[in-house]
Amino acid sequence: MDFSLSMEQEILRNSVRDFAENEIRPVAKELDEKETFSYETMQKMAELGLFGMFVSEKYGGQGMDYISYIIATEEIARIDGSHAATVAAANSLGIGPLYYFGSEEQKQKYLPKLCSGEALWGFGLTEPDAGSDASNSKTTAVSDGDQWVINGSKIFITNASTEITSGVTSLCRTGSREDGRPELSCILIEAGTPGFEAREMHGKLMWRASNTSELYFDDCRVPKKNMLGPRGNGFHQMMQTLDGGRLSIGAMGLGGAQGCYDLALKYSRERTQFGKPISNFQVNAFKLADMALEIECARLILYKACWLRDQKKPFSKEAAMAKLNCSEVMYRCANHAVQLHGGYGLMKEYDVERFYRDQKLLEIGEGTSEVQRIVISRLIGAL
Ligand code: COS
Repeated sequence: MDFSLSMEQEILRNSVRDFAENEIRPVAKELDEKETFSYETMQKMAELGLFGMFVSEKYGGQGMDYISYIIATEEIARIDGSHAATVAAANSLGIGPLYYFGSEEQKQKYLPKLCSGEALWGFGLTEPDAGSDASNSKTTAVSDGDQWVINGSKIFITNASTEITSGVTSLCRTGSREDGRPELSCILIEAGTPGFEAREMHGKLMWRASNTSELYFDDCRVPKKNMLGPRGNGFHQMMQTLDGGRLSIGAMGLGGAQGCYDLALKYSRERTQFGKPISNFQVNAFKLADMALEIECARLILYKACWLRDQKKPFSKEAAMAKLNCSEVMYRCANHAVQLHGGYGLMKEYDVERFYRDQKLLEIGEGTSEVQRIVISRLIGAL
């Protein structure tokens, strides 16, 4: 058994950590406050090679393993959830389905610009009435000659209404299966197609500097060749994509927890009350010890799940476990971090306030904690 990372992975971690400290930390607070997506940092993240990380170089990707992508996401999340969300959604959900299931023509057409960060792509699964019950998708795609005519809407879609978004993958009902259940297929819809509108959503508690949208399809016509993979495979494709996506949400939980811990340890050693640093009170030292322990355990399970994926072994159960655990570890770490900062932790001036808000998404997005428990329960044969 070897727990060490390769030299390339260590170099990647250090360079992304330096980048996040120097380029993201100085702007994160203001972007969060203004609820603004930054094209400037997006461009810098692209220059660093944070898009298309696990995609073959043939399509303009970095050709790295999945664990490298997860380490990079973790390091961005250590500083800011919004920027990590942009990276994670772009790689796992935007690029992922096109890379895994796209035809050669679709990959050649879309991937190079997504991998260079010139363009972003959305993942249209969630609908107003289909959240956890994701297969209850109401958006329809009706065949008409050599086109699909799409009607319906999607909600809470990341990266789907930026100026550089070039399209979305949308789950649509394309008919009925023999067993009477809806036939669900994924269709690629390019930005600018008549009848397709993406509206930016505002007023979020968290990830305020990432882009979130509602999508509307009103007799939106796309060519038949825009189907992703075989007709009727849409739900499987989305679920498989989410297995990988859940690892990146795990990375956001792990990185966020690490960020909370780093800030809390530093502050607790500097802050003096009753004549000594507050870290010297056992009640506080134990909080920090618990955080260190939980982060260590969370990292092990997340990296193990990534290792399974890189080895092409089944990893759905471990991905659900890692996502569930890392997001709940961050919940406890953010709570401790704010508590250790006392009154200052309640102020926007201190980063822990943002971490505390950003954490909540991790227990909801890409499958709630309850859904992860369903997935695990089924995969261990309990449900
Ligand atoms: N990979 C590939 N296929 C999968 C899969 C996976 N990980 N998980 C399930 N499937 C397939 C099943 O094999 C089944 O196939 P058939 O219909 O051909 O038999 C199909 O998908 C339906 O599976 P299941 O019956 O388990 O679906 P349920 O409706 O019971 O839903 C949950 C299962 C709740 C786990 C699923 O709907 C889910 O993950 N919901 C949350 C969605 C989510 O994460 N949304 C967040 C989006 S933010 S990007």
